[in-house]
Amino acid sequence: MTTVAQRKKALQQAGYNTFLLKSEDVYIDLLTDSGTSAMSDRQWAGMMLGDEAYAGSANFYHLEQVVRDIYGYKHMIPTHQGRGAENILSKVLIKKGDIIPGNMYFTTTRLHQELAGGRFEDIIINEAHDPENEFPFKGNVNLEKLEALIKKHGAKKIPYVSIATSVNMAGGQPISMKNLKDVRALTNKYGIRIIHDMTRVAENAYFIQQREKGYDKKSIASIVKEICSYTDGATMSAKKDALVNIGGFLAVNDWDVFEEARNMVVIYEGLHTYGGLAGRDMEAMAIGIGESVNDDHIKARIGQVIYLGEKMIEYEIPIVKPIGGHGIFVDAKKFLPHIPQDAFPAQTLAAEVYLDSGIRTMERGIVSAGRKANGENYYPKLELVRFTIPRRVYTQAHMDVIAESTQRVFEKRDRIKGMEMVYEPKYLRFFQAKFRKL
Ligand code: P61
Repeated sequence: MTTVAQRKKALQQAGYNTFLLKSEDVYIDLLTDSGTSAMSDRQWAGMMLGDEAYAGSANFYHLEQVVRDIYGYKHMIPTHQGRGAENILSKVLIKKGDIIPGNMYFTTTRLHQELAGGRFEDIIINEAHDPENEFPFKGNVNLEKLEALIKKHGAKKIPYVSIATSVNMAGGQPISMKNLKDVRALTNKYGIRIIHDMTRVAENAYFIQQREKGYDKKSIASIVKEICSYTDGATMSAKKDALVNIGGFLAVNDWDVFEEARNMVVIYEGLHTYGGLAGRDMEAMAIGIGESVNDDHIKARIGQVIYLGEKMIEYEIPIVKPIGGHGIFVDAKKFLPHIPQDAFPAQTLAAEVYLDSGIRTMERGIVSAGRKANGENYYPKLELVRFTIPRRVYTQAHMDVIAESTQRVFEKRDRIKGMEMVYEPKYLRFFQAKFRKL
């Protein structure tokens, strides 16, 4: 617990960027659900089984088997985390001038596509860009948009379609099985791969189970496996669904792609049987993947997120609807309508929530969107503050404290002023940018 005066000072020192706050100055940490979940007793026991051989660790073979059994992908290369896999995949598959269609951008994913010479094109349905639209599958692809892109550029210019489950930047919104199958049929017609960002695939599976016809009796495990079966490979940040503090992988079915990626991993991550991880990390990941598809776990995890979202709705706080899988996304444009997007409403709101109670959240708006290759700012339609819930960490009482703090800030919203950016790093600026109050 800190005082308002302490938090004011901490915020100033952090340049009003919650990424630059010290953890010890934070009371409830909703910055991210990445690497912040609690490992289980079984995972900790697995840590003691680390086989720290440089080559051919037993934990690697365990992880490889789990990826085959649970997800169905044939070949797996461990990486230190998700972006390590994105780097290798982008370098292997993307050529200069290529187009990568995807169901909404993600910061690191798009940057690696661009650094490899490609250009990202958004093909998500329009509903995803509207916080109030309650369509149940806002992660869906607009098939006409996708086909128009293929016709315009030609299939040769499209190395793969990038499909995320539980679309992060849209608010943790799911793609439906039906839509994914349609994307598979369309890409098959043109001979284009689908690469799956499977970071939160189990959470997506839960929404399919709850909302899609024919899936209410199916297990999360079987839905997850079916999702993966419509894709040709995947990048995984195991720090989310898979309940580890560090880890990730690249998985592919195609031997040629695997061979090239396996060669590349030794340049950037480490030997192909550890990919920048300790043996014990791979063991914890293998066990965590198994836990992530447990029906009771997922129900409790998303149930807690929904509990917080419903509290926020009760307090009339504008949030993205339907409530997503990994957090509550507050609509900063609606919360602070008097602050123009250039004065960073979401960045401002995240700072105000921290000042009120020591709760740390994250900006997901214009700062996160960054700049285009020509230097112009992206102006995303969504200007959000993400209240991300780590798994197996907080209690329902914490959720009450979070909603009450947000309500207090909501009551004084008219008096809140925007900010200007005083330091802007070149890549992924949101991590390290600094601001000043206007
Ligand atoms: C997060 F502010 N996510 O949500 P890595 N794909 C997807 C992710 O959610 C993801 C990665 C790939 C984070 C951490 C983070 O702009 C940010 O293991 C759907 O983090 O390398 C990560 O996986 C990358 C926070 C990343 C950010 C980028 O909090």
